[in-house]
Amino acid sequence: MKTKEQFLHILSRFQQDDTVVSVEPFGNGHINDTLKVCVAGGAPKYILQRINHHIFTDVEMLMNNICIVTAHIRRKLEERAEEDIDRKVLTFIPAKDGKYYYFDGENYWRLCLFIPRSRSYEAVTPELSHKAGRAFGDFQSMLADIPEGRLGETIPNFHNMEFRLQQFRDALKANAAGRAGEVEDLIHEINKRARGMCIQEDLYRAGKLKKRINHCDTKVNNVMFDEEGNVLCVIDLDTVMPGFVLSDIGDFIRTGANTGAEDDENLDNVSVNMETFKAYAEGYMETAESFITPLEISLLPYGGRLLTYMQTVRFLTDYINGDTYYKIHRAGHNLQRAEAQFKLLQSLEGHAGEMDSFMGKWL
Ligand code: ADP
Ligand code: GN1
Ligand code: MG
Repeated sequence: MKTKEQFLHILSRFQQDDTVVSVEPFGNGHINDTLKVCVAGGAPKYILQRINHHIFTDVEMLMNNICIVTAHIRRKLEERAEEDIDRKVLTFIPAKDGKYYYFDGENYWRLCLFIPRSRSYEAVTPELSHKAGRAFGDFQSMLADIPEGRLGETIPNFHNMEFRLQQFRDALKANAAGRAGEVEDLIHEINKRARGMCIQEDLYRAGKLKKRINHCDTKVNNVMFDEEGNVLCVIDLDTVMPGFVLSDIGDFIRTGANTGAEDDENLDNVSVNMETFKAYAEGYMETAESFITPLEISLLPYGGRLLTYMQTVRFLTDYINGDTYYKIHRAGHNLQRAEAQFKLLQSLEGHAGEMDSFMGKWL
């Protein structure tokens, strides 16, 4: 953790001249470090983030994507004659050299305006789920007309299941931490499902599915709400990139429609919350109907299974590699995460018929 003087120096490299009174850690992500910056008078004015450049290796592309996306959304909001636009889209502050990040020789930093009188939620209710569904569907629909090739993949193949399975197989082969032998049952369960989890890549090659711009991190805490509980905007735009549409329902089902925690040590707590799923699907379809195809609609419940399977594979891969990607908070954490995700997958599989028939009303 840096000293206040070091933070003040970083902040002085951006195009702002506020008197900073405090810089404090904020939020609880696994990847970047987020800090809240308060200025004279005590009000929060900025969010300062240290970008994890080991994961987002092309910071130039990352910030270019984010600038395109925020400018595009701002234009859409203006066309809709929305009020209070500054609270409905993130505003990034350039550094003194005009770039949207500052490199201090070791780390990359970016600064954006703190959205006044806003809050996010960590726990999902059906009402929040419906609102988040609307917000992410609207986000995708606003970005649907960004021309192909405009945005880069900030993490190449981020939600490509074939690629994630390849990384898993590479990890098994290297067995760097000597842990593969401990997790044979889970490896078997993953291998059993592998082919059936690559449907999107198959359909894409067959020309039946197109790529869209997705958020790719659709957790409820990436939606900001105002004091009356209305959605202001979607934040955390690092992973906004072209990919397959199922990402943005799938990751919400995985993170929001779980009766337990992502890393629950008690697997009995973990199962799908159907009310949350239904609320998200309703909200999402209200705003996504403008662009989504019948094939994509029919695959939305599969999206929940896919993203949960993908996360099982990613956590287990990291465990086998010796915990090199995700921050862990205890020994065996990545394995516990993988086991809890697999339990959720089994529950989603058990409810697949019910989820499919729920989607029937849009088909
Ligand atoms: P992480 O990668 O850590 O998830 P986020 O960008 O999602 O980073 O920020 C973490 C939390 O900080 C969010 O859940 C939200 O509560 C808060 N936050 C982020 N950006 C802003 C902002 N511009 N204004 C107000 N709060 C914000
Ligand atoms: C990471 O930073 P956070 O917690 O929102 C990860 C997601 C995973 C998630 C698992 C860039 O997201 O893909 O689903 O952890 N982000 C990246 O909790 O790898
Ligand atoms: Mg976040």
